[in-house]
Amino acid sequence: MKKFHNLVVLLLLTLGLSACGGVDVIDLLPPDSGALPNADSTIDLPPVTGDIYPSLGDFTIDGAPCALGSVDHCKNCDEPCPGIDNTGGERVCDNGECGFSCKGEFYDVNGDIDDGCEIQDDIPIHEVSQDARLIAAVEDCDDLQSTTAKMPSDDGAHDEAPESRKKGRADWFTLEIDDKAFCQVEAKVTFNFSAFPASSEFRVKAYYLCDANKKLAVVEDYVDGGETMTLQPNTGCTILSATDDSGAVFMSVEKIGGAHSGAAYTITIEP
Ligand SMILES: [Ca+2]
Ligand SMILES: [Ca+2]
Ligand SMILES: [Ca+2]
Repeated sequence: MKKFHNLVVLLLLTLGLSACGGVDVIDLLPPDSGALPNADSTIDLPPVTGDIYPSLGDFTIDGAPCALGSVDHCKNCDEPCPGIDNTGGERVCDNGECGFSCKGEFYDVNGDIDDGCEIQDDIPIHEVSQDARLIAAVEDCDDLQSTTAKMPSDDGAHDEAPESRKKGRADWFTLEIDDKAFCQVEAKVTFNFSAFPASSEFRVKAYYLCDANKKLAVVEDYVDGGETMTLQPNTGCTILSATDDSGAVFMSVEKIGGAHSGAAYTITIEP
């Protein structure tokens, strides 16, 4: 019986070796690896400062040295500042305090830094009359002209002045009107804030600048979000004996206060 058992073992062993394809043990080691450490080898460790156990201010959880003051290691290592870094905004670390800043003309209108500064204002900036955006050059017989623009604002910080923009930036527009015979220069301007929250408030202005560079009286009013406002400045450039009222109507929109919004408003002008 024992003889038969030894025979079976021998047979199985032979089968097993041939199934392995005769693998040589030496093949398992890379040729000339030379990687085996010897007793004299030393392992470089990061320098230990202070206590035997590194403090949070010295290393990340991965053991790498950590320089405090960056957005990923602001007050302590591995305590990244919240928020997202992208085209519109970025996290900041100032003296161990996390913050968030919008770039250029981007605004954190919804107050949520997880989606960064999600609304960009109309660029280039046109917040003074000298930089007014030309809507068109038309004749007084032409149809209604219109344009849209945004008025974003927020409670956050901005990397360019003004750093606080609770009221955003004012917008200026102009429409040139050529006075033709048999038509009248109306310069009737309607501001439409129907897409804005009711708690927001705006001041709108309009005036007419005659071609002879004579500025006529400014008219202005206040309008709430959700509503419209129409202004019609005086366009009488000429004395009664002359009939050319050619010129340009200038219009502005300023936010006075209330909820922030990334919505667009519309200005429609009857030339
Ligand atoms: Ca946001
Ligand atoms: Ca007209
Ligand atoms: Ca704007």
